[in-house]
Amino acid sequence: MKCRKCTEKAVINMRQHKLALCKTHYPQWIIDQTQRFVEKYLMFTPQERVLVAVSGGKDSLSLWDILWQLGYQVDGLYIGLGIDGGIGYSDESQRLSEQFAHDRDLRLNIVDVEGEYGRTVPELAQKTHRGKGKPCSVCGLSKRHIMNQAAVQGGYDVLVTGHNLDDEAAVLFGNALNWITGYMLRQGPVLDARAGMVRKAKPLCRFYEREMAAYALVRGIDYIYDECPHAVGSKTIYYKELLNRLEADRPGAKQSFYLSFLQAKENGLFRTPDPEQVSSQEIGVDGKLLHPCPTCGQPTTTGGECAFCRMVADIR
Ligand code: Q46
Ligand code: ZN
Ligand code: ZN
Repeated sequence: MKCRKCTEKAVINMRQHKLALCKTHYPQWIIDQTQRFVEKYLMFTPQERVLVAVSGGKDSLSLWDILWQLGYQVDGLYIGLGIDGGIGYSDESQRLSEQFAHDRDLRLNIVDVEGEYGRTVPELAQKTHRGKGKPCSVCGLSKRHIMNQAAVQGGYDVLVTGHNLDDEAAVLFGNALNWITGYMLRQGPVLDARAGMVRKAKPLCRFYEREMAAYALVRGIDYIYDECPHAVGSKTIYYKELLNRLEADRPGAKQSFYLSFLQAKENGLFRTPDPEQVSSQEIGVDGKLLHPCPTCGQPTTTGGECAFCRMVADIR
C-alpha cells in the first residue's frame, strides 16, 4: 500500500480514517493532529509550562517527543514506584526515561516513592492492607497525588499524561457498565484546574494504541516493551480486549464510542443538578462537596485528611 501523500510505501493504514501514510508523513500527521487537539480542547498554550508524566512506555515518551517537536515548554516527571516483578520494571523504565531526556537535553523531574515515603508502592500496599494483594489502587492513589503535587510545587500550568484512545475507551466502558457517573463527569481531554489541583490534559486521547506504537517505532523511541507486571489480569486489559474485538468487526467503533460520549457530555448529559449553585468543579466523584485536605491542601470529599495522607499516616 502506498502513502496517500507521496509514492513511498505506507508504514500504517488507519482504517477508521481511510488513511495510509509513509514513514515521513505519518509522524508529521501525528504531530499536526496533536496540535489540532491541543487547540480544539484548549489544553494549553505555548506560553504555559507543561509537565508530562512519563512512565518509560511508548505513549508518554511519544507524547513528550511530540510536544517537544511542537516547541512547547515541556518538562518530564518520572515517579519511581519501586516495582520489580522479576524484570526490574521500575529501574528499566527510569533508565529509559532518563536516556530519552538526556538525548534531547530535556529536564526530567524524578520523585522516588521509597525515598520520599520510606516504602515502595508494593510495600505501601502490603503494609496498609489496601488493594487485596494488588498494589494498583495504592499505586493509582500515589501517582495521582504525586503528579499533582509535583505540578503545583514546580509552578506548572498543566499536567499532561499519555492516555490514548484505547485507554480512554476502556475506562469509559468500565464506568458505563456500572454507570459510575461521578467518574464519567470527570472524563475528557481536559480537566480544569480547581483549588489545589492543577489542570490536566490528555493530548493523545484521540489516537489508537497501535498508532502510538507505530509512532514510537518510526521515531526510533526506545521505550519499555513490558507492561507493569501487576497489570496482568486487570479489568482494563479485559475491556481493551473486548473493544478490540468490536473494532476488528467495525473499524472506528472505539473512536465513535469515545467521541459520542464527549458529544453527549457537551449536550448536557451529565449536567450537575443545580449548575447555578454548585459547579462540577466543586464536587468530587462521589457527588460530595470538595474541601482542601488539612495536611497537603489537595481537594478531598472526606471529612478530614485526603486518602493519600491517611495512607501515609497509617505507616508512621
Ligand atoms: S497501577 Fe498497577 Fe499500573 Fe501501578 S501497579 Fe502497575 S499496573 S503501574 S497503570
Ligand atoms: Zn508519504
Ligand atoms: Zn492530603
